[in-house]
Amino acid sequence: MERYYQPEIECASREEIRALQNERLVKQVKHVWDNVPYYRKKMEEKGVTPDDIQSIDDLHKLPFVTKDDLRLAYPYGLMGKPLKECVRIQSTSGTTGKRVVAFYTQHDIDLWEDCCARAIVAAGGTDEDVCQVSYGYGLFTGGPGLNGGSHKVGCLTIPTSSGNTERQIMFIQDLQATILCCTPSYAAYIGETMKEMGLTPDQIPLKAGIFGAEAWSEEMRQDIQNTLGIKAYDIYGLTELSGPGVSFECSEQSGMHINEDHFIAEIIDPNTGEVLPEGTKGELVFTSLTKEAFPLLRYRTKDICVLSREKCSCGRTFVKMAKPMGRSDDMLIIRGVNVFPSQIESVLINAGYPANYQIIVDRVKNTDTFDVQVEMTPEMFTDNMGEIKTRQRELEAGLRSMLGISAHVVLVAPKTIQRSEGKAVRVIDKRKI
Ligand code: DLL
Repeated sequence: MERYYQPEIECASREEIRALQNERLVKQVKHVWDNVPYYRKKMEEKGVTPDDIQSIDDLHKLPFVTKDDLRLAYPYGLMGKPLKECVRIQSTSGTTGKRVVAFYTQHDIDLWEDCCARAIVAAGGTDEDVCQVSYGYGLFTGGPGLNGGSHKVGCLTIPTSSGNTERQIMFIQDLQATILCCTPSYAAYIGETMKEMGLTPDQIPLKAGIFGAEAWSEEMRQDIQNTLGIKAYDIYGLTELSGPGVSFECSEQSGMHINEDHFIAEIIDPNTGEVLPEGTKGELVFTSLTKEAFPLLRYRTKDICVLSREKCSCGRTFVKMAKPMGRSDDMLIIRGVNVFPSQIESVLINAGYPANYQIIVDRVKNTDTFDVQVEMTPEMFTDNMGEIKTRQRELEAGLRSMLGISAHVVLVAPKTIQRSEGKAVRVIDKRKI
């Protein structure tokens, strides 16, 4: 039987959710107008005042907030509460040099942890469970968010953070962890290490995993489920909006329910900014309805996905978002063709390879080169060059049919590609001068 953390809202009627969103949006716009001069100026430039926003039908009138705004307003320019009322900051890893610092009041933390608790309960978690949180702790939101959610559910929480993989496995076994929270690439690495230690899925007490923070394919889900003998649930979120738990998967495992009492989702055309009809693929934009310290209206995530309001068998009524294919800024344009690493991952796993790969793009004489290094499993590993060449050609054909352009595949020995304990880095783009 499906269980919920806050059934009164998770299963509310669409009319109730809409009424709540209308009410909260009006209040939130007023809060931002009164307290965030940076955004108020943007509204004034667009000729909008809080009076123009009476319901979510008026949302499109508001200006967007982008990563550039966050950079310009860094660090305090988008705050909606005095620092004195804030109790925490979290921050993104800043891999692209654009560090985001988000602020939280105690109320913000409470609501964020509720969202994570919803995700844990949707994955079958109860106060009987032992929840191992192997996301990084610290500035990254993964560890603190799931840790808080796990406490709220009443699970026995093991805050291992990421790293030290053999110790992770020791705790899973010795403390009988039933739920594992980490990035999908780290889950795959933990699974691989267990296998090497001679452990089979039935010797591992885990029953569910809550994996997110990076794009991962359906094929990778199957792979992790088989290796660990669990059900693997997706979870999505971003630091700008709190962290994990903006949306989460239920027993149907077919997309993530967005916590619509806290966030309104829109899909826009990334080029024109125009709002697209439901069911169309585009860039996700979120408006936070309840955040006090760092309230973002119409924040452009750069994540590409689709929303669906089809009735879900789990009983939740929140809109669902499909797995994001990746960020629009992770999308590679190679010889004019759009390529997402997750598409490459699907081809590799379908062909029996592990999700250990690296994409190297360069430009030689004005033409893009596109190399994919793929690790062989120990079973495939051979020094028979003919066999390796045949395998490489097979993969190249698979990639060409998925992507529409040709890649050069290089098979490498097992364990050559660096494993990830957090977000995996799949792409080396040498074209940027
Ligand atoms: O990754 C928050 C998080 C932690 C989510 C733990 C889930 C679990 P950031 O570091 O700010 O926050 O990165 C946010 O990661 O815009 C997406 O591009 C990507 N992302 C997050 N979850 C998923 C997911 C955390 N389930 C950025 N699938 C987002 C695909 C995801 N991409």
